Amino acid sequence: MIHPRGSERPDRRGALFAGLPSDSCDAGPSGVDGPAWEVLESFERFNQVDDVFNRASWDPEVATEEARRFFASYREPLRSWRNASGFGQRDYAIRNAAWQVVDVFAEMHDAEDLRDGFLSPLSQLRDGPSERFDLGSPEEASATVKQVARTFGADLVGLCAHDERWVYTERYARRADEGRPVGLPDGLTSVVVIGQAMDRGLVDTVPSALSGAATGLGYSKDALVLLATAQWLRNLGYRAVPSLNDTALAIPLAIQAGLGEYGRHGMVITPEFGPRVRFGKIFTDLPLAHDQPIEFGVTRFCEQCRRCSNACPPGAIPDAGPVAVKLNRSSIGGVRKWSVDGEKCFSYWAQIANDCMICMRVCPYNKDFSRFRHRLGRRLAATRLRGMMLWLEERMGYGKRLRPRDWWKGRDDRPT
Ligand code: B12
Repeated sequence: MIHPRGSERPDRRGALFAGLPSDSCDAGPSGVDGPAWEVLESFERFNQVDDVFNRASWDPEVATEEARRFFASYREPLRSWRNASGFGQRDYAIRNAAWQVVDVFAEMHDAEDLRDGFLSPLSQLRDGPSERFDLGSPEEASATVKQVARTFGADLVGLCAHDERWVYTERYARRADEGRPVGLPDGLTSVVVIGQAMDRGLVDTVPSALSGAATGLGYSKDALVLLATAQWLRNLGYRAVPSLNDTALAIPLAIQAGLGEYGRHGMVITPEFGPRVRFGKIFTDLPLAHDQPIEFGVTRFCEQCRRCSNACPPGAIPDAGPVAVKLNRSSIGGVRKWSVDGEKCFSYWAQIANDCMICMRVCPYNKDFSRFRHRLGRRLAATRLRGMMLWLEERMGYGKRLRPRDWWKGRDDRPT
């Protein structure tokens, strides 16, 4: 699916962005109390060694016994299954099977201390010819790139300029337990950002190991689209580096590539799938015309809505407005934004032995936008009627959990 039928994209950025250089990423759309995000003079690039997953390898504060059990649950059967719906053997079985394809890539170059897709780019690629095929003007080339990526299975594709600020200062080498150069070649001027929708039924069963299948499936599908699109660019004689969670921060790139707006829960909310989407990116030197950030009312909506912060079990999501505070060593410095506390978030994952996405489930933008009423709701969310819309949809029971045992029986009592 590319764009669900009838769920046309909202307008490109409007007057609120006027005056910003077209490829600048320095300030988000103005909300009631100021921009949703802002890059400050005190900005510091982030080192991947410090993200909370890697700290679970080297930092005793994060590397708890629960964290060890969490990672082990992806590789080996748990010693005992929890007696809770969604955390049994069949739930872990489907979760780990969904991760299988991307795990094959992740583990392929372990001996060289590379972890394709997570701590280093996807590397299973052939060299291309030295002669370059002419794809026409940058606008024509952009249209062709989008067509090819969608044909390979991308649900969303956006294009932006390469921006060094979002590249990690170092990648983490787990075996050596040290930071190493990211190694992204110079001269890659553009980024193709790919979005992969996550399965809504699975996501809505969270908290459960079953919901983790949506994560694994998203990554496994991403690996296919990223590798195939990058290989196609190489076959045309261009350079292309496909990247999943490694190398650079996906969120600012996805925003700059016009795929969505930044939300209170620290995720990009897309018009097509809300936050229920995973991103990958390809760095390339093919000259491309870039997309512009979009605005469809998310910032102001999130200023009013507290669904995610209220529902987050460890209280990791901010209740207040965007702030420029580095919560701990796992957050980037010098960006004023809504910031999720990664330490708190991950400690809950470790506790339940699965990744959590409750914030994604309860987000009012987690809807099936192929339905007219949800497209209408999305429009209302961008108006003064947003408060009423929020009240209404809460009353109607949107965002509630789909019971894992019902998912297994093919039953679904969620409001449509
Ligand atoms: C590490 C990580 C986490 C960690 C820890 C973050 C940390 N602080 O260490 C934790 C455990 C919190 C986590 C949780 C989740 N994650 Co995560 N995570 C990542 C990962 C791999 C790296 C991000 C990173 O280095 N963060 C460290 C620093 C920079 O974090 P930070 O300062 O808090 O900044 C965060 C945001 O504010 C934003 N950000 C950073 N700089 C800037 C600058 C600007 C201008 C703006 C607007 C935003 C922004 O990105 C950061 C995301 O962690 C990214 C993939 C990637 N390469 O980007 C996925 C990613 C961000 N996660 C994603 C998802 C979906 C989730 C979960 C729902 C889990 C799941 N089941 O998939 C939850 C959601 C929690 C939440 N509400 O944020 C998606 C987001 C998709 C989307 N729609 O936006 C990503 C992009 C993965 C992907 N391939 O799609 N994640």
